[in-house]
Amino acid sequence: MVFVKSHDISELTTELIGKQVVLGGWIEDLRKLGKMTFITLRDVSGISQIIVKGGLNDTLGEINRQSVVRVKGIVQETKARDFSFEVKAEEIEVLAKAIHPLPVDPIGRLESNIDTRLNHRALDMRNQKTASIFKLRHHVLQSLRKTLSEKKFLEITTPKIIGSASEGGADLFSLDYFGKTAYLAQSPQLYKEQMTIGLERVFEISNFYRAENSHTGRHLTEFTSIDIEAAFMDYDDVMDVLEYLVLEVYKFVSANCKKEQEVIGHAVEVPSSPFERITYKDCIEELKKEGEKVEFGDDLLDSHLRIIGKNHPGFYFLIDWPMKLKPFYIREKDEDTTLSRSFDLQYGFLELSSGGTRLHNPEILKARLVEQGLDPAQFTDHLKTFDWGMPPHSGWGMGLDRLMTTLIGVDNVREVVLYPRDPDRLSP
Ligand code: AMO
Repeated sequence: MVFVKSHDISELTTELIGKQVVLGGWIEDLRKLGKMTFITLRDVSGISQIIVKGGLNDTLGEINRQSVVRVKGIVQETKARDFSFEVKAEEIEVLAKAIHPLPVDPIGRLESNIDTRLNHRALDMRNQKTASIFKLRHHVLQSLRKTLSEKKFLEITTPKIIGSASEGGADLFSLDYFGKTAYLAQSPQLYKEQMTIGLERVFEISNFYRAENSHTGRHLTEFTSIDIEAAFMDYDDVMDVLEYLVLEVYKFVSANCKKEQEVIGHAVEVPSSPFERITYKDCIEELKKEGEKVEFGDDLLDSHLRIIGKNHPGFYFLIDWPMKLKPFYIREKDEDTTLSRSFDLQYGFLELSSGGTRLHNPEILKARLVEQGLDPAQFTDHLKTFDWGMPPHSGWGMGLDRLMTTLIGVDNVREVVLYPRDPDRLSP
């Protein structure tokens, strides 16, 4: 094929000096000096200098930066500071032209605001900082899958088009499904619980949907969730899994993404462990001491979490929430039934994950649904699985996009999501 290349730029080595290679990429910079043209060629792996001499320049013609070229040439040593090698072109072919000016500067010399970048996201991916964020995200996903598999969790994929709500009625997107109403799944909650009856330990990494009209740096209408569910585990067991997983991700990225960290300008530091475990009750006391008017049973507002987050920077668990603040599937504590076997994993003020021990007795589960104003008839398919030998089980869900913001030190999830969806953004 005429457009196939022999090497990525990062694969050029001293052994290749004097040998012919075929490179392909984008013209990042281009300088004409008399009969010579110096091209900085970029591909996904790096940059190389290309020297184009004499008549070959005619092949190039009038060409804009960011056009795509394929170069056949000989690898040689270079005196130029920014490059390890250069390639003396023998053939050069323009495969696709780029317009000038482009809507955003892919080199990042002229900074564009996030909305402009998101409107031209594919081009933004040629900006090395943005590309590094998504290379890092790839490594995060790799690490999550590796660690959970080692912990004997099986990866599953649950449906995203569903017939009834998984997390209660609020924040559901509905759609017409051949004359019936269907919904977009808010979480894999019910399915992952059901899977414990045969697979014991499962995980899923998928997108889920919330019709939340929130305009913050941490809410999207489509977000990626990492979910686990495990039979024969209590909430502190799955908290241990979560803490281990977060630490492994930090270690993996810190060790394997050195170049990306440098380009992003943020060093990934492995957090100290164990993560502090603060009870909801202690949290209320702490807030009262700070002069907040808050009582046991109140949900923690963003302003409260900002205070707690300031006092406890980094990762910590908030545990043992009141039952009335938790979803219908969460189980109570034996010694105090007003409290639940539940937790949130926080990073400062930011909620990263929530989870807990689940109710596995169908009668109690039905009663809880009614207590929370939900109709058990809507959960028939789910409830019947509880009559087939449902083991005690626990799990959690963690927002991948939020976890990513902690790793790269930004406060807007839109930076780490390819094409974010929020109430104001449905395209591109
Ligand atoms: P919860 O609703 O707390 O729990 O969600 C779990 C985690 O998912 C992330 N998240 C979001 N991220 C971005 N935008 C959103 N709109 C958004 N909503 C949630 C957060 C949050 O902590 N089924 C339970 C989990 C479980 O108990 O297993 C659940 O969905 O990081």
